[in-house]
Amino acid sequence: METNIARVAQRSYGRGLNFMQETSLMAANATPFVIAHARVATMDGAQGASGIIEDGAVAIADGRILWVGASADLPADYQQWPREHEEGRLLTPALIDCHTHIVHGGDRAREFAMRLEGASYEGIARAGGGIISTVKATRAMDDDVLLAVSLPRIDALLAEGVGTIEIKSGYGLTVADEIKMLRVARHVADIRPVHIRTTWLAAHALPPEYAGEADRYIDDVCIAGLREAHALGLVDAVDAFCENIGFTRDQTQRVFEAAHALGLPVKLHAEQLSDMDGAALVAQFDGLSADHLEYLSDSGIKAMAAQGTVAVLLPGAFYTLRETKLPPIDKLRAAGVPIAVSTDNNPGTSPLSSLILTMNMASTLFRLTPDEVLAGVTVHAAKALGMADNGRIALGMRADLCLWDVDDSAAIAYQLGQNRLCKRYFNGQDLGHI
Ligand code: DI6
Ligand code: FE
Repeated sequence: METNIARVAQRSYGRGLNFMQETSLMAANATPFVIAHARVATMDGAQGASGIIEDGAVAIADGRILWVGASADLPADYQQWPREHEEGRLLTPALIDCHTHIVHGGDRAREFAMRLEGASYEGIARAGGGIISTVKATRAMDDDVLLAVSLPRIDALLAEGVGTIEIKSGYGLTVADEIKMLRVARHVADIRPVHIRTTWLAAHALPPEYAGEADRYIDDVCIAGLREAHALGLVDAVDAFCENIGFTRDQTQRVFEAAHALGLPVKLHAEQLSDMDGAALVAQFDGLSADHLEYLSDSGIKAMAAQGTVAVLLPGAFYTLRETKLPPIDKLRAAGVPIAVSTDNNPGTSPLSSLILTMNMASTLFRLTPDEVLAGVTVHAAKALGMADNGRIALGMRADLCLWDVDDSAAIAYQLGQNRLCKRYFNGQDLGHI
């Protein structure tokens, strides 16, 4: 087992070095340039519409977008800049995976097999398996090993054009181990071309040492640890698992109050397995997003619409749990709630390291249109992370872009197992052909 971990570590670090050279190269060379004759999906249309510019051009300098419009209208100032002719390929913002638990130890293949034999996810969790088994594996790893076992999953996302990943804690469940998870998550951005947003999710599961004392766990670990992690500068947002196998609405509210006192935004795993009225709670705290939402009520939708809370849909968990109750998508649409789509990468309910496959699932399982799905992994995912300068191709935005060898955005996720990405740009640097 240990040799196995060492081998994974070796392999991942080997690849890490290549990326490190790439990133230092990026920092050294910031020549302005123009991408021309692309089909530009600005994602700047009304309500997340793709806002396509046929034969469009984008001027980029210092990691930002300086100009976007029709190639024929390229201002004289940019005419002399190096120009990439893209022959009508589709240019989109880099993809954003706005809900993951991608830093974790171990796997749950055995549990997968048990579920195939009829065991339920809740039953396994109540019997001490599930999340807690991942907690044991994650606690046992130091920073280096935890990073090494997480990198292959992260690299799989990057290879599909992901430029921003949200990573949650939640498998440490002690102050030190939760902080370790976020420290490792943040370190990913030092060795890979990706923006990382970290989320404090100590209120994910009750560790056995606090059995029967959930309120004390909330105080000692979720709240005290949050203050400590925040003081270390490791927290971008705060989340909780508000569920009958997780934490109550009152406990969630106490965590949210502590987050607000620190000026941190909140989000919530809400209405995944039952209706706990969590979406309304997160909306009440002016939260960024409510995530999962299979059991979302009409009043929850109303509260989210009123506050502009993003609905983050996670079809990988729906699929893995063989859920049959769909999130109320038509009602979310009708209420004008922005919809994001994410992998929920985690070892139990969504062992899924492909955002492109997730996009396909969002269409096939949830019947989102290809335009809605593209908005879900760009502009709306950025909103779910509170990132105002990400997820669109517009003046002043970060120049994180993807070039796809497709005529139609529907073709990005239509063929299962195909990756039509042909180029990535990160912080205004061309990372080259894939
Ligand atoms: N909801 C989920 O689907 C994951 N966490 C959560 O709050 C499951 C996490 C796991 O089973 O390890
Ligand atoms: Fe999750």
